[in-house]
Amino acid sequence: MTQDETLGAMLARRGFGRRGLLKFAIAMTSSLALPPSVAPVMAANLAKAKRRSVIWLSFQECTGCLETLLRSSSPTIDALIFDFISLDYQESLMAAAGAAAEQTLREAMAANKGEYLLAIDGSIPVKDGGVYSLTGGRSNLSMLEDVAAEAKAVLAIGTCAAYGGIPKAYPNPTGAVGVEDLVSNKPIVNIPGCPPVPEVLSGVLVHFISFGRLPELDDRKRPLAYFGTTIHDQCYRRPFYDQGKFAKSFDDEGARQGWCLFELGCKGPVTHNACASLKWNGGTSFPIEAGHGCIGCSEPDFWDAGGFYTSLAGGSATGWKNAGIAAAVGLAGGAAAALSTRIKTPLEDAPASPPEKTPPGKSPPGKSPPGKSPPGKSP
Ligand code: FSX
Repeated sequence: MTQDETLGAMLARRGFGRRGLLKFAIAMTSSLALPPSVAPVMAANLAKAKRRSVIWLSFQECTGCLETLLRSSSPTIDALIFDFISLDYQESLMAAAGAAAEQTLREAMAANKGEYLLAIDGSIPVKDGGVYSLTGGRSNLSMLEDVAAEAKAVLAIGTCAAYGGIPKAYPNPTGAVGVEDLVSNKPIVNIPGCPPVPEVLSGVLVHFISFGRLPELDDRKRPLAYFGTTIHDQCYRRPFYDQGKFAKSFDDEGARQGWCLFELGCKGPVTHNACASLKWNGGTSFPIEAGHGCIGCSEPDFWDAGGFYTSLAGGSATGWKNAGIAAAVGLAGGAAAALSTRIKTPLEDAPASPPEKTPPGKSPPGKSPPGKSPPGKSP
């Protein structure tokens, strides 16, 4: 496919007709929570679209975000790279290295000035002039300022890029921050998660290619279609929560029966993401379905907000905002959904109280992950 060929022409050349494109658009509009009537418009726009240049910079991260994108199933990363976007610069995937890679970046920026999408994964260290993460001798901070200046929009992929993530965790030795702390004059979409759900990125890209703009965002710049509800709202174990049936340990009879993991520290009630609906690995499963509570990895400061195995009802053990509201969702299903969508941020004070339907019993002891120090304490 050449840069000038439309997607419609390319797909027709491959025997992928209008009906197939419409089917794809129907699936994507559903994923993006758009009205079904939008699907024909999306299909028509995609048919006329040309590939959009994407420049991807990786900063302070573990490469988990790229790994998860490589496993995107709808559409596949191959389709994204070769059919819908032109991934012009990505250090881990591109063949070029050193000076040739730097030249590739400059050429991609010049050829697509003001039109390329800038994807960022990883946080940006700003302490001591940003010396803690360099590429080709340039700080992440310098690269971000330079490349963002000519971008159409910026995608902050993963919790690190969105909010600082694990590199920002106490004591944050590098002064790590997220993209929105540094970029103020460009549209930004945050796609948090450590790592993020790959199909969310696919949906954002397809929306941008189809309509030339980002999808509707919430007040944290997250795509509303994927982050408008909590894990708890969508969780298949929710009926057990509403019935007051809680596993007390990971191997008790309740756990075997699939009961709610709230008392084992699940952060689903305060975590906004699409894990429970889209799931992972092509819709196979997600952590709660595999028997482990949600750790809240798509929320700001999740690493410092409280032990992964400490119940939200545990009061002193958690810094999650509105834990009291989260706990109160046991009151009733409808009210629960309304309340839980108001939960936004960890690390703000809120009274914690046990869910009303929690049977008497001891919550599991708080336990921090190895090597983790709570805020305000030395490691
Ligand atoms: Fe962070 Fe991503 Fe977690 Fe890792 O690029 S969101 S540590 S999965 O790799 O940045």
